[in-house]
Amino acid sequence: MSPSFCVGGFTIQDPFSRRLKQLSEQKKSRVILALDSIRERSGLGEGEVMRLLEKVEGHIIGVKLGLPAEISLGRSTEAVIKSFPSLAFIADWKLADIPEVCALTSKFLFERGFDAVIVHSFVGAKSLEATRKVAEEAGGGVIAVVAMSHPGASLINSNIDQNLRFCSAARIKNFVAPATDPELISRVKRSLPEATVFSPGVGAQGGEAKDAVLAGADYLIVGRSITSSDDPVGSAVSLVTRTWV
Ligand code: BMP
Repeated sequence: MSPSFCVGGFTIQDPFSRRLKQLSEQKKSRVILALDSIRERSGLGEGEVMRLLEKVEGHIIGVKLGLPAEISLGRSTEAVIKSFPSLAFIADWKLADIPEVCALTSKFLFERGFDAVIVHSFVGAKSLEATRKVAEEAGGGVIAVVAMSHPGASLINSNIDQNLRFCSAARIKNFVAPATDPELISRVKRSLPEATVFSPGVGAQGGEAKDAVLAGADYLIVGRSITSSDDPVGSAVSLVTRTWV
């Protein structure tokens, strides 16, 4: 059981959030690598993933693996997670289901070694709460998507306040909000000052990393700017130094 506790209705300082903060301060980095592809080829091999992570490990604090990684890596994911104890691993399956299935899927993901799971908030407080309870039992974290970065995200983004209310009711305080629309990041922080914001959409999607941080993003989720670069280490270092303010 995790030693989480409550202040003002929020579960704060879950082990995942504490660890990420520690890693961020140690490495002076806010960057979480979104590992969906390498050089935009489809399919990831265990060997090339290991080699890329060995190169960038000192500059990033975590790795986000989603369905593209799951489909190509499968059970090799466990070996990858075990090989990099100085990185937090986030399972981005964007869970959006009934509470029982969100809970079951999260349980499998924590058993596989992930430190946190990402869940959609629009499914409502019950699904969010079920996921958060499983995370607490596993000593892990939950990150809820309250707004998205792509063109066409208008439906979810226009419901950001309702999505935040669902998350508050479920006592979740880690959120995904888009670097492509820094005003939405500020809105999360204004609504819930204790919020921790993870921002995707930097670089390849046109978001400015520094603007996202100035708007309140705590962590940046970055994929292709690093994974498609001829010099992934150089790209990671440049992003890290520009955004450690
Ligand atoms: P890239 O930096 O290559 O655009 O990758 C962004 C990553 O963040 C992808 O893994 C994507 O699934 C994720 N993401 C996003 O781009 N926008 C969102 O609103 C939510 C996400 O999880």
